[in-house]
Amino acid sequence: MDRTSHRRRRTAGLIAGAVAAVTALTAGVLTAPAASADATLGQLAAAKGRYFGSATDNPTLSDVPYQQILGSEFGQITVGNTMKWMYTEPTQGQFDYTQAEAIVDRAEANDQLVRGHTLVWHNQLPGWVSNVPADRLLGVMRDHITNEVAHFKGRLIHWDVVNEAFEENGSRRQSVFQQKIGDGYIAEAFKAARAADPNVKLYYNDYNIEGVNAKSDAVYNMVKSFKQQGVPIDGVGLQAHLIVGQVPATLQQNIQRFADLGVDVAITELDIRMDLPRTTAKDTQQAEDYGKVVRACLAVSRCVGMTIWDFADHHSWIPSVFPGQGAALLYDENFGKKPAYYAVAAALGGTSSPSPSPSPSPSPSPGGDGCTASYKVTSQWQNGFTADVTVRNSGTAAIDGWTVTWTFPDGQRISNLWNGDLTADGSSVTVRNVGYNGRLGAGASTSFGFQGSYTSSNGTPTGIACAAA
Ligand code: G2I
Repeated sequence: MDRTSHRRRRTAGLIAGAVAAVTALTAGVLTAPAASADATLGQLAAAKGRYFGSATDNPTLSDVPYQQILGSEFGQITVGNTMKWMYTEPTQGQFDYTQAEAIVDRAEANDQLVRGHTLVWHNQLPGWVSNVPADRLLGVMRDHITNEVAHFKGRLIHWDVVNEAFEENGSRRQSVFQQKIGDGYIAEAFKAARAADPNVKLYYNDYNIEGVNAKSDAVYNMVKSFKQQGVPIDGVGLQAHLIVGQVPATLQQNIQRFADLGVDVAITELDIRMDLPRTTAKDTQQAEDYGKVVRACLAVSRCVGMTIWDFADHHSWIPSVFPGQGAALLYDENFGKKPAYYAVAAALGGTSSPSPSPSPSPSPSPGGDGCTASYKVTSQWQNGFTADVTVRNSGTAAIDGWTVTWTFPDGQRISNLWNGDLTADGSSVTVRNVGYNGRLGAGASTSFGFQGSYTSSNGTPTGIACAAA
């Protein structure tokens, strides 16, 4: 009880309102100057009166490198799974918050804000809920909300009260709640949440409502009528599970129209997926897209914060649901910061480019074996870089394959290579053609690329050579 009341006192200033919460965080946590080169995304956002956070899930609690980044880089945490109904009330009337608490405790120890996700959703629902008779489901839904919201009272800034209740065409999703309780279930859910905690901000959360479209129109109309009827809603969460190159052009306009209804807006589950493998071009487009989303939020004062749906690509939900797609987040699977990370930092007012700057000059290998290789760093950021190698048939006859070799001078390592077949032995690198790019006519060229890491410097490789087959 002491622990809880201490938390309540400590977070009292934080839950007064989302913007106020961020201001309090800014005052309490920011020690570095807002735009210093090594300010975290959380600090940069806080300096703009916003939060920048990440979702996380329980299996990562014991992953030390992961937790170091999660605990330091972000100002806000969303519990990615274990606040959902199947975890918190697996059997009717038996509530279990152990797993959710483990994440919330850690976030509080790190002075991070926490969003609650989610109370009423058709997914990750224990089987028993579907068997509740129609005339009892409203009561069951209220009990669930009341218990969970009361349990976390004073510790969260937002609750996603109802999640994904609409179809793409703007009609209501035919969930068990919709079918058995009817249209009124959403308003009833918000009322029950407000009664259980008058301070936490109550959000409706959905995907594909980032731009102006039939689905976001339906949510807009619902929020408008809730405001007219006095149903307690404080915010709309735009999940923002986006695709590279497809940030909706109406994103800012859409955020603004919700804000104009008198609710806050949050970007709640941001990720921007691509068809694998990554390439420099896709990474560049993704970085631009992340920047667009951050700028759209910052442009609307009621857009209170942004959350990415976990931060490193190997912890993303995307590859298991969209086979062949992924690389949607800000860090790669080795926890290297991707170009998208720097784009977010820049959009939040931090340094706009990684340092040191990319080496500009290509270094051609000596010819003589029928082919040459030119090595060029295409982008570089702290501890990471991408490079392209152009292979050219310098002879007078076609070749049927090639092998490029070099030695890294500074202990660089390749994490991900495309359009070639890599063999690396410490600093020695060998890349052979793959099936589709081995044959080169006289004078013709092809290229492969990779992403790598370095520690202190990223010197040009020595002994770059190309041998034709
Ligand atoms: O689907 C992406 C998100 C869309 N909006 C609502 C979010 O709550 C949702 O999150 C995802 C989680 O990131 C996944 O981790 O929700 C999924 C369920 O729809 C979660 O996936 C589940 C898997 O389906 C289970 O097999 C797995 O046991 O995650 C569970 C825990 O890892």
